[in-house]
Amino acid sequence: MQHLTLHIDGMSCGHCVARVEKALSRLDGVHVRRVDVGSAEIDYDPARTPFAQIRQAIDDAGYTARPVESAERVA
Ligand SMILES: [Cu+2]
Repeated sequence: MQHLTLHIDGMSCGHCVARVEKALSRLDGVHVRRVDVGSAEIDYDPARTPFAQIRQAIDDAGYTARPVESAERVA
């Protein structure tokens, strides 16, 4: 599992946190550690769920994610 911290634009309240948490939890191979307004921390298996898929799931929920750590590895 790879640890990843995401910066997420567009979040403003607990409703957003719940939406992002739900979107991430639904993904195969993703373990959600923490979701706060504006950021999230997850463990994920890049072989099962590429970063692009995680970003897409957050995008579909209405927010924009970019990695805070491991930017080189997930690019
Ligand atoms: Cu909100």
